[in-house]
Amino acid sequence: MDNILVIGAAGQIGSELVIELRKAYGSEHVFATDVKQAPPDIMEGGPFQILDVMDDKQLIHFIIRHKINQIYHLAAVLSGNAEKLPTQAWKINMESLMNILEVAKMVEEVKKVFWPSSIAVFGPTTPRTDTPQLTVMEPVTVYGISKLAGERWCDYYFNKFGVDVRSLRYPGLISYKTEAGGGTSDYAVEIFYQAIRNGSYECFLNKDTALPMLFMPDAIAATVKLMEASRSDLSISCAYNLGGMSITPDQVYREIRKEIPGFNITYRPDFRQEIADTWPQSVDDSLARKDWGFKQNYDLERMSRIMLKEIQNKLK
Ligand code: AKB
Repeated sequence: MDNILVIGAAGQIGSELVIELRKAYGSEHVFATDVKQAPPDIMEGGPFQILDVMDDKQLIHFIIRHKINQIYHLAAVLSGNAEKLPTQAWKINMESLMNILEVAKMVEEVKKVFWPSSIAVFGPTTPRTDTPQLTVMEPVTVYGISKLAGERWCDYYFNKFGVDVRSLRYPGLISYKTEAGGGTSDYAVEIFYQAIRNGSYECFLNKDTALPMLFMPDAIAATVKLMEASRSDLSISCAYNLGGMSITPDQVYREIRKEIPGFNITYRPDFRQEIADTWPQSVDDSLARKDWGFKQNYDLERMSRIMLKEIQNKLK
């Protein structure tokens, strides 16, 4: 059984991915790490350690000591926060990835790496609907630039050194377990929490801003499926487009109103509107479907019902 390291286990993706990986690989084989404490089920359900991916020496010692075979590197500064601290975000996003790629190149036991890319790799010159896998890519955000550069580095390490890195261009991810932080698509998480907490929400994007979104269980299933696919089935060596559903704040609002009729929304777009305006509204993910069988199980209606129920339980 492979030993797996998850970096960023306290985050939105990590806190759910660790649980699924522990089910599949056995708790003792999945090492959850982060620079901060993680939710109790992550810290108590298997090995957990504070680890800073920016510290390359600590990283390599950890990987050798625990005989790690697969790495999921999920730590990143997201789009909104990256615009506030551009050079720090660039440093964190790029240096952490380079540390992982170097360690995977040096340590023979490391067989596979997962690193998340994003729809932020696209920019205002990209076709905005049904965005193709291969198209114009001129991102104008720090986060998008770091993700595009990261994709190129992953491709380089695969072709030059045979490092088996796999990646997905995640759309906005919607989840209830860990509240998202610092992203442009995060309104789609905040809106559910605020609907339950306050019965009202002030949205930082305009009502008709369409973005591709995916419910977390679909994103986790896609991630694990990609990592378990045979390399020979993967026709590209960089990141796969992942689309999910294309939804607007107004559509999410209307869905919530079905369950909470008094829910009220106002719109006050901030700097994140400009970011969203450069991203795709929908993405063509047919290659992911064809190569390794990506499947989306949750639509807006089904997802919203689960979000409201789970957040209600959580906040009780
Ligand atoms: C963000 O909004 O920054 C992220 C993303 C789409 O990569 N959720």
